[in-house]
Amino acid sequence: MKDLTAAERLPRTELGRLQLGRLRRSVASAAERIPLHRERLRAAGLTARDLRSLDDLRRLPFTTKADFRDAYPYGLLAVPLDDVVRVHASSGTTGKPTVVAYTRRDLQTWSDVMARTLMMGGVGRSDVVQNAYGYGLFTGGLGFHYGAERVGAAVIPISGGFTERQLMALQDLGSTVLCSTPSYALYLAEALEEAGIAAKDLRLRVGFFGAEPWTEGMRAALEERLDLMALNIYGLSEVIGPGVSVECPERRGMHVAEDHFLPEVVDPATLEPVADGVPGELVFTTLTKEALPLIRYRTRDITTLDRTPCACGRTLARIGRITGRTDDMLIIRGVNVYPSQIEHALTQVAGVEPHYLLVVRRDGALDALEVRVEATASVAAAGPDAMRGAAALVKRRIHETIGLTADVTVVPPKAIERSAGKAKRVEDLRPRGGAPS
Ligand code: DLL
Repeated sequence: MKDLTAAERLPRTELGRLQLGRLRRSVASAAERIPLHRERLRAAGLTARDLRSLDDLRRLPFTTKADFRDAYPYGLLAVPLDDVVRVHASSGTTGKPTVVAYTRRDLQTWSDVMARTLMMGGVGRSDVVQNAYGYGLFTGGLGFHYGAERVGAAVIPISGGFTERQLMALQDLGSTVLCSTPSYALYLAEALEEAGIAAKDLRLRVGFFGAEPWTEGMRAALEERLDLMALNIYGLSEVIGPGVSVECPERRGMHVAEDHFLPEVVDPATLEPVADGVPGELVFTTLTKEALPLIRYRTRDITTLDRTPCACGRTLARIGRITGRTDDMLIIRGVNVYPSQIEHALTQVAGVEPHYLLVVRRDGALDALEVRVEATASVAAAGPDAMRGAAALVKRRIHETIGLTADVTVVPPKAIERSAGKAKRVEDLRPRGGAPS
């Protein structure tokens, strides 16, 4: 375990040397094995040998989510499928998901960075980890699972939902660590209160909350109502999943696993790096990934970078809370949703037109999605039953596409306000950043 954490305390010059060596190797291998990177580097007139210092990173071309779509499903892989041992996926911008893959060594790296993540909260052999992130294509469940096993904790792979069972585990199985989205944690806190269970009678000590934006107000609420220390954890499937960065108990930003993932913050308009502390778009270059090496991947998340020393002794840079996105992605109940995905689903249903409005609300602790969509003239003419029938089809299609149950209303033709410019597709009525109301 000591080896695992040594990299967290390397003097920054030493870390820089390690990063540069790994960067050169990773870029060389991506150029050799992945046509997209080979062509982009050739167009930029660059090879891995031109990377003489970490400053040269800014000369490399960017990669975006659209590249995943164009290379769907496996076109960005640097290894043959024979060497892939796991596949996960996250939301794409239309009907197809963003597919990511791991070699055996990638899974090892992922377990290591997740073990480190959990150790930030002091998690070890004597802990019981209630892992309420979703298991499946989402990286949250299995990411935490393997990290928790790696530190020798007892994992309860309970996944999300089934509140009664979550309360049973919290009470009877002695969970000391809770891993979930912050909104689900708040929902559990409310459920505990309703069941008359006092948080101080549970053994919970620390929570790892992430996968969606949240605020300091939410942290205060969770810490008080669940009687634990709430740590913010950030990650994204394309880079590895959770394990990219997490807060230490100082809670002044999330330490990035910089020996594996090289962060930059750029001005989203000019794409030039900004000074530390200035908000901009977070960009990652992977340094050790085998199956899916990424060069300057634009996360679309807005944050700041801080390379000043941390009181915890770790030398790894920290990112601030994610304060927004540079695209229109919504996170609803921890699920990433692009309005274009819903539009795509609507175009698959006869009987409705792609004139629609998405309304997102906070219903207690949880998010609720309402979709209003216009009926075709013939469905509207056929009457209310036909409109309700179309709504049921839309609801099913949306559930198949994004895995969320939406409240669907089919409205008469022309009922959705038209705009002369950009259509307004989304009304997000949630309190900003997920603070409890
Ligand atoms: O959400 C991985 C993850 C799982 C992170 C569990 C933390 C805990 P994706 O589904 O690919 O991966 O979604 C990635 O979620 O680009 C952010 O917009 C958002 N996000 C993730 N963590 C945070 C956070 C996982 N702590 C996208 N604060 C990212 C704000 C977050 N937004």
